[in-house]
Amino acid sequence: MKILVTGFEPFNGGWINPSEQIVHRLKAPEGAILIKEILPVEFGKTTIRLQELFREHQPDIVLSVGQAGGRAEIGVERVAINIDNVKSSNGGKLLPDNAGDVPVDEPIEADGAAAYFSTLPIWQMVEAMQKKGIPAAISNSAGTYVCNHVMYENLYQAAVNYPGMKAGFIHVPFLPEQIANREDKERLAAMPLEDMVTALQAVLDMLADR
Ligand code: PCA
Repeated sequence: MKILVTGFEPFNGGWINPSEQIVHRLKAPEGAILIKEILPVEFGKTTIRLQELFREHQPDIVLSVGQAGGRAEIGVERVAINIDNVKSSNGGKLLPDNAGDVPVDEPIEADGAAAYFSTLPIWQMVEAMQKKGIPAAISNSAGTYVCNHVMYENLYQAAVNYPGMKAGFIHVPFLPEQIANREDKERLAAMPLEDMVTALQAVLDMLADR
């Protein structure tokens, strides 16, 4: 069995991204081959890079990981939607991707479905992490930024070109050092890297074991 795990580079002025650090620390489950990739936080480039990775490795499972700063628990995403949008509905502020791109309500794939559900066992993933004593929950929105884009591309490619490939997405909280010096830290949650690695390793081991 081949598993591709992806993390992301830092974005939005951050200097680290927990997803990158987690992916570096994950180990191949017994009997499985683990391929790791750190993706740029760029709408256009991720699409190209993912297609290259699928062609080269033909993975059975793709698990992408990204940061959802401020969340208190690890979120297993249920669904990806066919929209790239960087505009906040709370004031209209734009969050450009790392290449400066600012799509507003643009479809990701013109011939794609409006949405794709995760094809990984989301409840079992949540439970595998909770069994380790780590807060985890199902999330019903991956947003409309590069994380949703990557989850959508994984599932679109699976639907169109790689019927056997299962794919899903996990969002992780901030690391403590990302909020330590922020004025709004009282209102932000964080989770130690060790816990996030334990949680994600439990998910990978469970997926490989099925
Ligand atoms: N989080 C962003 C993109 C990269 C990342 O780690 C998101 O939630 O879309």
